Amino acid sequence: MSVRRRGPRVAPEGAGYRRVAVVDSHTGGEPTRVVIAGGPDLGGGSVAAQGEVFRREHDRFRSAVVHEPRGSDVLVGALLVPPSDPTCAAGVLFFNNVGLLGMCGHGTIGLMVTLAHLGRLGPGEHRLETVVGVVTATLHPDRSVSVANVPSHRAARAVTVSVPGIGPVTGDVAWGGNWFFLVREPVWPLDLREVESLTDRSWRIRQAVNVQGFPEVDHVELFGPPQTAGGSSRNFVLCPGKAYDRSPCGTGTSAKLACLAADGRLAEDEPWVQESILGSTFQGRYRWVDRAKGLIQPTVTGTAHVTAEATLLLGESDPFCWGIR
Ligand code: PYC
Repeated sequence: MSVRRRGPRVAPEGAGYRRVAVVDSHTGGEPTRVVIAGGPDLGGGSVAAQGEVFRREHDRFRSAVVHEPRGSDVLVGALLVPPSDPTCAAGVLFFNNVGLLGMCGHGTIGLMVTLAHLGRLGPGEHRLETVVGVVTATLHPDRSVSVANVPSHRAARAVTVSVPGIGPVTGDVAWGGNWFFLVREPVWPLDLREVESLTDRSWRIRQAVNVQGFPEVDHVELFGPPQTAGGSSRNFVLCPGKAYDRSPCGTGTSAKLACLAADGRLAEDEPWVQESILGSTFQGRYRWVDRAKGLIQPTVTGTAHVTAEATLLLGESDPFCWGIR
């Protein structure tokens, strides 16, 4: 086969393409796709209000960016939007294969490294407005990022639910920017080869928890002993769209810190090294915001790597232009 340099061109696709500029990265193995240009205009206002417009009117854009054939179930998208809080450098909407996320720790680390890669920000503290509040991300000179997340807390301790096919499962319900059920018992081996059965169990647990009065829980977190030097714990996190988090999950680590603090198992400022199912790590610490209310300010530190700069082409004549869902 020879490839012609010049000559007649094939007919252009429909009325042409909509172009969406993205930068991809991964944080501890978990991918983030930051939309740099070509996203919808959400009309301004608070990031929470812009999130509502995005949810209501631009769901096919979300799908086009993260679903196959351009993405995959595990991909988390990040759309930069104008912040309403003048102290913030940017607003950001995080989304995945099923909808908007509240906050996203690995995504915030990916976003910061992406913006540094583009030369749009340098080392130091940067405030970001998300749909669930303002977070402060610090880009360190070694390109690691610390995210001071939204205040986190445990809502219920040692809840036991009966899970079909498993039996009794006991865990805590906690907020870390998303809602988590953090399983205490049983403890299963957290091995990458067991991902299918861990996914199946976590999905059943989520359904059982949500029919018993915790409808807000959208992530399930399993724990086991650490397997790397210096680790405090290993986790497996099932995300709302049934993909598992390749990273230790920033919001899940925040929820874990809230539980450890409430149980008196971790002191203020003491490091907690959370491993993912892949063995990648985040370091977490917390400060009390209100000890009586069990409210903490978690900070999660990790690193990300840029993997691609690309332009997504959205051609209306493509039957899968808006993603396979
Ligand atoms: O890091 O917070 C996180 C996260 C949420 C979903 C996937 N990653």
